[in-house]
Amino acid sequence: MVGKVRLALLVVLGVGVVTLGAAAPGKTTPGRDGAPAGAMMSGRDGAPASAVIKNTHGQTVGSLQVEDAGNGKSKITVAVTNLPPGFHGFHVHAKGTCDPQSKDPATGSPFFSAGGHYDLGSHVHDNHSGDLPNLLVGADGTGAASVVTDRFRVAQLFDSDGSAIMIHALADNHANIPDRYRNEEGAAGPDAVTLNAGDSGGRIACGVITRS
Ligand SMILES: [Cu+2]
Repeated sequence: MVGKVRLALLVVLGVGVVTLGAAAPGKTTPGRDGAPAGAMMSGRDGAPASAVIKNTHGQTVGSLQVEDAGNGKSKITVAVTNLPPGFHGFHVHAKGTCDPQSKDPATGSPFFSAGGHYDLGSHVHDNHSGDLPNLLVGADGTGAASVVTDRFRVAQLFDSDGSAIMIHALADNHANIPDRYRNEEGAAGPDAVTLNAGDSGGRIACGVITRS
């Protein structure tokens, strides 16, 4: 991203190569990743991460890259194949373990081993830190997306138990429940089930996030 911006600036300005080159922060600026001190990993804060996404049969159905986008943001790029057409809930989950035999005792969904949605405790607008826009898969079973989030830094994904990327069977409503609906307590807004996973259904594909 920095490279593209610099290239664009160079094209527009024509001159000033030396100045821009010197001013560009690059990857060596201390603290550029912006992660809190407690989440810092030794010397590799700006390093990218990736994941191979597999379905419940262990077949590879996609890949994911996570990279430092500067200003405390992370850029997520994903490409998938052989998935059911439509919108799918797409989240970073709390644990870097993708076991298709690990079933949620409540719903029977596989990949229970990956835990709930990755969250740094922010719960911005009833969402988790690891919540991402729904992934659109076309009629041919392929999909691709790229998104920038300011809700976590790459280094923060590598806590003690790691993290994983998850694709769900159904779309995530992101807790966007109009006031005309009521939860079990009779109050307007999303109930606990919706807040947990956005009613995005069972888990269909998972990828452990690792250092690239
Ligand atoms: Cu999820």
